Amino acid sequence: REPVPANRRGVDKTRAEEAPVERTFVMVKPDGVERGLVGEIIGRFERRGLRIVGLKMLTPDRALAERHYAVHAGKPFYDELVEFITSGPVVAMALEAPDAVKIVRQMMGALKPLDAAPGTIRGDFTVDVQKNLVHGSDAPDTAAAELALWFSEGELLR
Ligand code: IDP
Ligand code: MG
Repeated sequence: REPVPANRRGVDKTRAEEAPVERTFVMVKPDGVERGLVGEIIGRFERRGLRIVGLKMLTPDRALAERHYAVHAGKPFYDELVEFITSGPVVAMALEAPDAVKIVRQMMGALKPLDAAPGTIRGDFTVDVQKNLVHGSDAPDTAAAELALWFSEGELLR
């Protein structure tokens, strides 16, 4: 029998409705690295029980940033956003859990600073709509696309 990981002990396996395990793409943005919040942010996800299945640090080049934020191309904040995300090192990671996409989005907090609830990463550490510390995929299909964009298969745990 497989040993039960510490963060899964006590989970009631008789419950049939448990969500399927999924993977999501998460990034600590340049402001998070600059401010020394990498450990704080990764630690929150780790303590919650998400499993880190990929992790690396890099400074995204323009091509990567433009592909990552392609959905926002043409919006008023787009040029500055690409400028910002390429301005320094980021920490890119793949996190795994049942309902990982939605759980990460909840833990990140809302985009508008006033809507980012205390207790969330944005709600606890930023008042800036652009320099908001963290990115998380917004749906399972974007998660798959972003993971494929940022990681090669060999960089992710099986
Ligand atoms: P999300 O990060 O919560 O998914 P999106 O709407 O996908 O929010 O926007 C992507 C990123 O673009 C945001 O995290 C933020 O850094 C930046 N951004 C979004 N809207 C604005 C804005 O109105 N002004 C400046 N930057 C923005
Ligand atoms: Mg988004």
